[in-house]
Order: sequence, then C-alpha cells, then structure tokens
Amino acid sequence: STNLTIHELLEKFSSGSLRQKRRFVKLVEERSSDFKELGEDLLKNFDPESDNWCAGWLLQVCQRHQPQLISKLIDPDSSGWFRTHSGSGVNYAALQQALLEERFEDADRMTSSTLRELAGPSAVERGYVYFSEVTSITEVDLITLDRLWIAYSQGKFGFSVQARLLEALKGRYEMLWPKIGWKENGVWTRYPNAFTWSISAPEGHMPLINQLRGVRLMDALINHSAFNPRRS
Ligand code: UYC
Repeated sequence: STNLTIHELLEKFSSGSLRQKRRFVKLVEERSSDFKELGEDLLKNFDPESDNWCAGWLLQVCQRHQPQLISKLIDPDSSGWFRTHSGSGVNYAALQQALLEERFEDADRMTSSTLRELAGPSAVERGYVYFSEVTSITEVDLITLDRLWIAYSQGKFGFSVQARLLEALKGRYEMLWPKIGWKENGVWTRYPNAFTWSISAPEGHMPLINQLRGVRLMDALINHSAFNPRRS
C-alpha cells in the first residue's frame, strides 16, 4: 500500500469500510507531505455539514504537519471547516479550533461551559447544569457539539458515542464507568489530571460530565431527543 498515489490513498481512506479507514489513519499521516499537491482539493469530497471524521483527521494532520495549507482549507471568517449551527447564538469557533489542534482538555472545558450557557443564565450563575434544564436545550446545539467531537476524534468521543455504549450495556452505568475510563477498580478517575486528554483515551472518555451531583445530568443529556430520535 506504500506505492499508492496520494489520490488512491485518500480515495481508499474516505470511501472504505470503517475497518479500512482505521487501517489508513497512520498511513495518511505518513503521507502528509503529499497533501501540498492537492491544495484546497484535499477536502473537496467531504461535506462540511457532516460529522465525517476522515475530514477531521485530514485537518488535524494538516494542522500538525502542513499548517500553511490550513489557511487554504478554512475560511478565517467561519467557525471552522465544519459548519456549526446554534439555536441560541452560540459561537463554536473556539471549540472547533481547540479540537482541530487536539487540545482536548480545553475543548472539554469549553463544552462544559457551553452546556451551562445553553441551559440558561441561572446555570451559568450556579456553575453547573441541573438535569431538569436539559430538555430546554435545543437539539441543534447538542447535535453541533456532538458532530464536532465525533469529527475530530476519529469517531471516538461525543455524547452519542456514550449513549451508544450505555445502550449496549442496557443502561448499566456501573458498567459504563470502567469502559470509558471514568472509574478503575471502583475508584473514580481524578479530575483533571488522571483523565487521558488525547485520542488514545478509551472510546466515550470525553466529553466529561461531573458525577459529583449524581448521574441524572448525564442521563438527561444522553437521553435527549437529539441523540435518541426514537425516544423523543
Ligand atoms: N470528575 O471524578 N469533581 C469536576 C469528573 C465526581 C469533584 C469538573 C468526571 C466524583 C470535585 C469536571 C469524573 C467525585 C470537583 C469533572 C470525576 C468528583 C470536581 C469541573 C469521573 C469525587 C470540584 C467542574 C466520574 C469522588 C468542585 C464541572 C466542583 C470537578 C468531571 C469530585 C468536568 C467525569 C463523584 C470536588 N469534575 N466528581 O462540574 O463542584 O464542570 O466542581 O464525578
């Protein structure tokens, strides 16, 4: 596969099965010097309204190895390559930039503060969201947050990922915690330093939801109609 042209490689990366995509992640990074010959065509087959993590990975590789290409791919007046939408006037540019740069801890803090903003002024004042405020958050914002996390994590992080894992465990949170790295041997992972702030974290590790006040906030979020169209 090393004698593939960059076009062939990207074609296989973007249209292959999930397993093939995963196999090509490393190879795509090794060939990043060939991105220059594609220029702005690098992402032409991807949809900025999607949550396609192949596009997110290509952007992250560019950001690290070909930063001069980034300005050709991303309009500086936009909120980033992926289009974002809000029903509450939230600007997602800083979050998307943090995710692009793989500053996952910053992105996680921005996600928590965005959730407080979306829940309303009393949540901002209080410093945390009440579970009862979650239903008032618009679907479009939760979907935007989730799309950005999915797109910039090779599909590993996001509320919908946590929702899928919990569903596979039939709603048993005690089994979810060790699976997503929030609890080990019965002991909660210590915030913030014991968390894994990188793509090598377990699936569903981010975004974090503090469990200090119980599971109801997280439960309300991942059962929101945005992630569970069948249950709305
Ligand atoms: N913290 O332990 N957490 C804080 C997590 C717990 C605690 C913030 C996640 C257990 C205190 C975030 C886990 C616990 C504070 C998270 C975790 C605990 C704090 C930033 C694994 C003790 C500071 C604030 C489940 C046994 C005081 C926020 C405070 C902060 C996240 C303690 C994001 C996922 C039960 C004392 N912890 N938290 O809430 O009130 O956004 O913030 O979950």
